[in-house]
Amino acid sequence: MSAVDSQVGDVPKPINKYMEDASEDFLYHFGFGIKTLDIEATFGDTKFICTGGSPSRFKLYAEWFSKETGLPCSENLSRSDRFVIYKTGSVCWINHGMGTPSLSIMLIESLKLMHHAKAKDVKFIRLGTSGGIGVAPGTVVISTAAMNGELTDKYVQWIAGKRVERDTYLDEGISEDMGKLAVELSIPFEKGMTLCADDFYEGQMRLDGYFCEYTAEDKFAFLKLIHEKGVRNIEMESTCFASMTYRAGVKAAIVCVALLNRMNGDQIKIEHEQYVEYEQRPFRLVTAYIRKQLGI
Ligand code: R2B
Ligand code: URA
Repeated sequence: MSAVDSQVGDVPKPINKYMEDASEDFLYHFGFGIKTLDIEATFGDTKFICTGGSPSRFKLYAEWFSKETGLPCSENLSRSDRFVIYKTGSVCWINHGMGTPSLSIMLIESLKLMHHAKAKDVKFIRLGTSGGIGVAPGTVVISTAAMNGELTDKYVQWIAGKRVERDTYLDEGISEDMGKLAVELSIPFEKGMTLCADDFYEGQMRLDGYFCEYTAEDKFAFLKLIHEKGVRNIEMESTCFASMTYRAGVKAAIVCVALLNRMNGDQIKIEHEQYVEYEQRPFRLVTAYIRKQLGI
């Protein structure tokens, strides 16, 4: 039985034996701990953790969700300047910064937060931006799987000087439901694999970085190769997200809008209004999904 089968429905079980009896646990990057906040009272009803890179976008998403549902939006509950945390009813909106190191900190502290809160059946959804591979700008890519820079489906960690590979998994039920909702809402979407790069420039074969030791032909050969393997977008967090949530036994999905089609260029130059419309698309889709799930 997979970790997900055995644990979904329970409070995520920490695999860390040292955490069981700890009398204090300070979530350093959220700026509060079990001694400074009644975590169960504040977060115990959480059913969804929605996350993505930018703090201001996640404040906006929380405000939009509040406006749409009539649920009040909390103040920023984070007491650190690293991440923001907003809560609208049973939905938390927490940004994770850029790249897997930042995301991993946010995910570990969110999982510990849900553990201390005794929250049950919490789903994690990443709403992000990405570079499309053969998809038109504005297309929402619903990830079916995550792929690392070596083009395998593992999340790689370095622990005690050793390379450790972790399995990745995204919930098929959620992506199926999201696909149906995207059709209903007329949101342009594609399902496909997501390549998780460790940087924005060379790791994504851009030609517009400060360094570039490959040719335009190399770039297009790489994009063609990953497209043939089923990749439809590139971002910088998917393997870590799909692995840590799986390991914790919580269901997870990744929904990212493509800001450009990398087959046509590397620079991201979008008018503000267009950008706002694009960033609304994953929000509209995820909001519709959450409202349906929660019956609100
Ligand atoms: C998408 O956009 C960011 C880089 O601009 C990064 O966090 C990502 O995954
Ligand atoms: N985020 C990325 O990581 N790459 C892009 O091309 C766009 C957004």
